Amino acid sequence: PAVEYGCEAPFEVEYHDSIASTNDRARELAASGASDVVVLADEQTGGRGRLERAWSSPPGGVWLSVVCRPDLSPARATLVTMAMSAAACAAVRETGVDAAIKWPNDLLVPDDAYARGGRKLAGILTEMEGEAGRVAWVIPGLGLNANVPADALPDDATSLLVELGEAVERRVLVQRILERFDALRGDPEATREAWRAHAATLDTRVRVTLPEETVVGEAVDVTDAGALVVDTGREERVVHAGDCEHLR
Ligand code: BTX
Repeated sequence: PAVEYGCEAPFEVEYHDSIASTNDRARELAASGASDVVVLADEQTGGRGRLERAWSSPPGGVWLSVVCRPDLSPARATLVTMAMSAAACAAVRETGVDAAIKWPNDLLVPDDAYARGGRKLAGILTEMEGEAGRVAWVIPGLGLNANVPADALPDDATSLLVELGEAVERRVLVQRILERFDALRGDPEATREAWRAHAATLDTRVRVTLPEETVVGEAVDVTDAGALVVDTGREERVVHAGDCEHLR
């Protein structure tokens, strides 16, 4: 492999120098019955974001997907995404970069010059399949701009390399992310606490764009289904999905 990754967390790691999408490969593995497998790539040629958006994945990043089979109802599968974002955020902070989670699950490096609250360092795409009211499998896919140079990043994005001025050891970073993720994933209360501790969105004025309306107010909490609680001044709205901007 172009990069050696080691991992002592209880995951088997399948490594690719280049692959279309680690989530696609993880879905194949899930369909054939695999569990606790990590697909990790140096480069993706067809990386996907949410809502069929493209995710730019040049060499040097951390592009990984985990096949999990938690004992959860589909409505609470968001806990897995929250565990991954909290784990990634904690590991990033250990490199010295002051990242925070923007609801639902982006990692941002705060930057006052950006109306949306900061520059995007990472994103998570979670896919799942339910079966008889339970989760059959869930795949959190993490895209983290680790050693990606500025000229390979989209506008409004940043990387650990850009922030630190030097490359990080991806092997260590991945191991820390997976160990934390493993510790959090079976524990809803710890997951929510860790998410809250790393959240940029709480106690912030936000504008959340929903398909039919826009909700503006103070973000006051996150539920353990991952929904954002927004105090509009007149009522508390529980928002399940949408694009969120931080307002000043
Ligand atoms: P998202 O839909 O929230 O964000 C996608 C948007 O982010 C794009 O439309 C673009 O504006 C911006 N963007 C694209 N690439 C980058 C980048 N490298 N850094 C910062 N901003 C970017 C977020 O989706 C979820 C992304 C998950 C990616 C992982 S990588 C491993 C796994 N495999 C896979 O195909 N997807 C996931």
